[in-house]
Amino acid sequence: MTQAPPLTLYLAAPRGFCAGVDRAIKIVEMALQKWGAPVYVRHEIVHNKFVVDGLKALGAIFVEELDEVPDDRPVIFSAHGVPKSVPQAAQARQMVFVDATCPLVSKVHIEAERHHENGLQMVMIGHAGHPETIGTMGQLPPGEVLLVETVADVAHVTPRDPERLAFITQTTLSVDDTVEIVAALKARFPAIIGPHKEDICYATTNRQAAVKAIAHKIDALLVIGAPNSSNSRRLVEVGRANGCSYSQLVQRATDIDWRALTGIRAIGITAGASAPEVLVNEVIDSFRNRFETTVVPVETAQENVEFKVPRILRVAE
Ligand code: 0K2
Ligand code: SF4
Repeated sequence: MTQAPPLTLYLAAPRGFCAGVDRAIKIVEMALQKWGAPVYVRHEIVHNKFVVDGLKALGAIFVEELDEVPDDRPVIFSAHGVPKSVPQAAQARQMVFVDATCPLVSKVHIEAERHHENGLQMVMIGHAGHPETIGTMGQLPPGEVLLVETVADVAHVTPRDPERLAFITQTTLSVDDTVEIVAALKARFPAIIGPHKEDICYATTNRQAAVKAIAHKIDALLVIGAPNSSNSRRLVEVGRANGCSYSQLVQRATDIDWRALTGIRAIGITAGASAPEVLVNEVIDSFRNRFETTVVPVETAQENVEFKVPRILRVAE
């Protein structure tokens, strides 16, 4: 029998579930316990098929729009946030609803409202069509939030009054790309006001920093996460931008292209904020089956953030 080739597996930390994802999943589980099945969830609670399938098995029904939910069943709004019109419609139909929007996304919603009350128009740095961007822009009337996705977009922004402008961001952007977009906004609109840096959350920032710490040591990076997970896709880009040209998103071990990994000596593994640790372990085990694997954890920050579930789930009826 030929000996398995040696491999160093750098395991990035922090990785995987953040406090907002943890809370959102807990909200669905607790809602199912409290009200029984079915409980409806508007949009994937977090962008991960494994998580969604697990909750479906417990009796959750996932839909894209509130219209698809019957009046008499509870509905949960996903971690990414919803436009104001959604809870308003639920209220009008006297539905029981629980908002699983991450408190760090809600913080941006509040920031947007505050700027609006102060008479400022806003530029949002975010990805068009992403549910968080739709939700955040939907906190205000149409036209009050202008979207930019890239530095190039900044040149085309046409505000009502360039002197009365603020910016906000999606929470899961690339930290480095956003620095450049903010700089372009400040150069074009010197009076623009905004957060100290941007609104990218601690979890996004920490997972990107951990990838940067291993990117130069590895021949390949695998990011465990879903194709529709913005923060996971950003980790792939961070790997590439920091010198690891083979940087790939995999949903789980069966997605790994082993042929592309022939001859590697060092691999990096991380996971997006919506990817469960069980899938990380599955990937590590699949490397152990093929290589003489030494796992080297690389921890660049410790996280101890926790968010409470909404009160409606904490009190007995
Ligand atoms: O990264 P995304 O915003 O696409 O969302 P998920 O992959 O579901 O991760 C959780 C973050 C949700 C809100 O910030
Ligand atoms: Fe909240 Fe950040 Fe997690 Fe999104 S990635 S759910 S903003 S902690």
